[in-house]
Amino acid sequence: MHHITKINRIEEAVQAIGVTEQTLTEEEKNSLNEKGFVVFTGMLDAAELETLRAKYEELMEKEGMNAGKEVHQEEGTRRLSDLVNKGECFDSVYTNQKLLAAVYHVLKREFKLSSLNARDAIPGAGLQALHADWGSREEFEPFHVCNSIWLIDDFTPDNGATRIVPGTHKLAGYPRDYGIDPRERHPQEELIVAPAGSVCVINSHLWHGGTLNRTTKTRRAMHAYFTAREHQQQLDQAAYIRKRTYDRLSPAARYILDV
Ligand SMILES: O=C(O)CCC(=O)C(=O)O
Repeated sequence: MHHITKINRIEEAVQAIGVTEQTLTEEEKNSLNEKGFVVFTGMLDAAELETLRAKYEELMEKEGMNAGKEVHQEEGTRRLSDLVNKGECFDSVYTNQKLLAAVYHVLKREFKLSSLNARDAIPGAGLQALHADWGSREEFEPFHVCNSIWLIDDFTPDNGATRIVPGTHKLAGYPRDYGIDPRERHPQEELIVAPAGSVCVINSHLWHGGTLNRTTKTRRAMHAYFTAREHQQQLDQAAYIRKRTYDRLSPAARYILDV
């Protein structure tokens, strides 16, 4: 039973989910402000990881060549899209307290889920150009998008862990405006190396990208991607929402999806 029937503001939605001023530590807020990302460890326990891994493979098997199509397919990777509608196990991902506190901290205004996807770098592939999940932004323009990477497998120095260039979320323009080759290693880049169950929230104006998986095992992750509410979603959640998903969601979750 949900006590509140209708939510009209993002502040009400995140409060209903339990987010407070204390949900993030000062250190976590500073990391988002200055470096443009923060890593939370221990966000998924062993049982949740097992469920998510099994679901991931079940969906890959079921969707085959179509996997990822609702949003994006990418050579050298396996991708899934529209996870909101593909299992109850995903409900707690995009409604997680720490995640929503971090997204609100970055965007500082009304927001909604843009998409909930998954991506793994298959052995021998996965290198992406350094990119921001948004086009060119002026230096003092507000931030528009915030992403989160949910590690379903450990991210190691060799298995295609995401790279980020700290502080670049503050830069105007595109990576190419700074005279770099976005496919090459950047002198200031850092790899997100963390155990499965960790979540890296990135202000996704930050330059980032997948790296080459040099191991023989795949590297799976989910991306819960958010946008300021005035923009279009990467996946039109209202168009895709299934009745059985809608019916089980809280008013706060529906508000976050904008359905
Ligand atoms: O999965 C990753 O390591 C990052 C993926 C990414 O940045 C993207 O697909 O745009």
